[in-house]
Amino acid sequence: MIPTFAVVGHPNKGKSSIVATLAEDERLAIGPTPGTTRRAAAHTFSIDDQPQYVLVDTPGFQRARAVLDWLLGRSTTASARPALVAEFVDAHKDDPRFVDECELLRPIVEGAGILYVVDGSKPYGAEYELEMQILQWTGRPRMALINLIGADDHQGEWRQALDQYFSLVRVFDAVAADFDTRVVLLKVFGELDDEWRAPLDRAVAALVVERDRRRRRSAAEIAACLIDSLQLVERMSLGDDEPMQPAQQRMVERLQKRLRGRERQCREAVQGLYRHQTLEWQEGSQSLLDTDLFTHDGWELFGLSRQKLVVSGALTGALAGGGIDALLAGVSLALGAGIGALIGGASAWFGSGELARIKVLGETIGGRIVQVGPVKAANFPWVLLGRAWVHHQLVAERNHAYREEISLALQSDQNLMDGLPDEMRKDLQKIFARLFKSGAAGDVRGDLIGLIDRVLDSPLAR
Ligand SMILES: Nc1nc2c(ncn2[C@@H]2O[C@H](COP(=O)(O)OP(=O)(O)OP(=O)(O)O)[C@@H](O)[C@H]2O)c(=O)[nH]1
Ligand SMILES: [Mg+2]
Repeated sequence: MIPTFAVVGHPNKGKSSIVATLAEDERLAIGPTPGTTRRAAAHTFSIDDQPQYVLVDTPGFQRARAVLDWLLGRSTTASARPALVAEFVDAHKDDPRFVDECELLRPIVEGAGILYVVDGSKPYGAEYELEMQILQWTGRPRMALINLIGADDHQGEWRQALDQYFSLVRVFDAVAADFDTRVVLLKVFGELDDEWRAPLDRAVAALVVERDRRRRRSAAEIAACLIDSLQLVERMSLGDDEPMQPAQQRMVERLQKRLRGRERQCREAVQGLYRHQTLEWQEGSQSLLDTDLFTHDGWELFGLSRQKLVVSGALTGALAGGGIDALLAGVSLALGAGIGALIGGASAWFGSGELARIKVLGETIGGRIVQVGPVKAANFPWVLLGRAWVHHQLVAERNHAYREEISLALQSDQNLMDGLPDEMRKDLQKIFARLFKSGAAGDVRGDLIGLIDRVLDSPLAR
């Protein structure tokens, strides 16, 4: 049997938030006004179409006093109480006064375990006692979760009360809980009933495997994006008397657009792996992840510093071509304005000049075929990888109950990729060097995925 838990409690205490987190459901309705959830709804958490556990989101108690009065009015032996609760649900299924109570008690009567959610930042009150008594009467295995919605802390008084009605009481911050907290909680659920222990242990094991697999798949997406981005070109045919300059401008713009699109596609794929398809990215200047791929900030923050570019050998070709003085002057080195490459000067990246130099591929009768790209800037793959790393981290850690837009603050003077261990950076640089020489993508793809997987698994120094 799949472990099934009804998440119940007072209105507006974070029940749906807990379901969203544990079932990884970013679409589940969560809201600041009581009564957001009107109907009980089962949410199954599956891995590879294999159901692991079920959480039933429910509306909050509305008439606990009346329910308890009804039950007490038919006072009976302790052993008969669960049947009496079932009788209540049956007797009131068409009674508009008890819609919410019937919705929330039905899954319990049908065999679900109970997760009773309270807000530990609000004082304890006698009204909760009625709810706890009703739940006690169901006789089902039950556990209390203290969610902390506000800043105050009333956990002490809550625990004293909850301990009397629940065999297990735990704090669980629905919106902030990370992967490890979630795993711990699932293990605790296993203690509620012997029958659930084994399936929940299996669920935890599957979750851990799934986390590694998602990271690996993300690495594969990012590797594919890097390889594609380093190969993208724009071509067109020009008439003999057509000037190069405007054509070049158009092609550069088209190339930029495709590079941005490719990055966006990669992000969407990664978000999909983590079940965060609808994630909104904060627009505006504060959000550095939204910093465009072709702006100054993007290069400065997400890539390698000039020193590291030189140390890692990324700039040897450039040094040979242009001489060190020229390269150390200004931003052009930070951009790795690869000498011997097709790309133009640093100004290109700031929108004022050319992105990539135009190259005549061949003459035709009355015209020429011209090409812009691929981008050969030494820092380009580093910038792409740095941005993908930050994005992955935010998405992988993100809780499905947290509905704010994503934004990120990096320290502005930092070159993100400088934080990688030297040896990892050297290995990456070797691969990037091969990718810059076109045609090698197939040979290095596997190694690149492995390396990116290690980058994604590394702590990100923000
Ligand atoms: N800061 C913070 N806010 C939370 C937390 N849990 C829930 N909230 C917020 O509290 C409000 C209610 O959350 P829901 O999950 O909709 O609560 P509910 O118990 O399902 O509410 P009803 O369906 O109306 O009974 C929402 O605005 C949540 O964003 C938490 O752990 N921390
Ligand atoms: Mg709800």
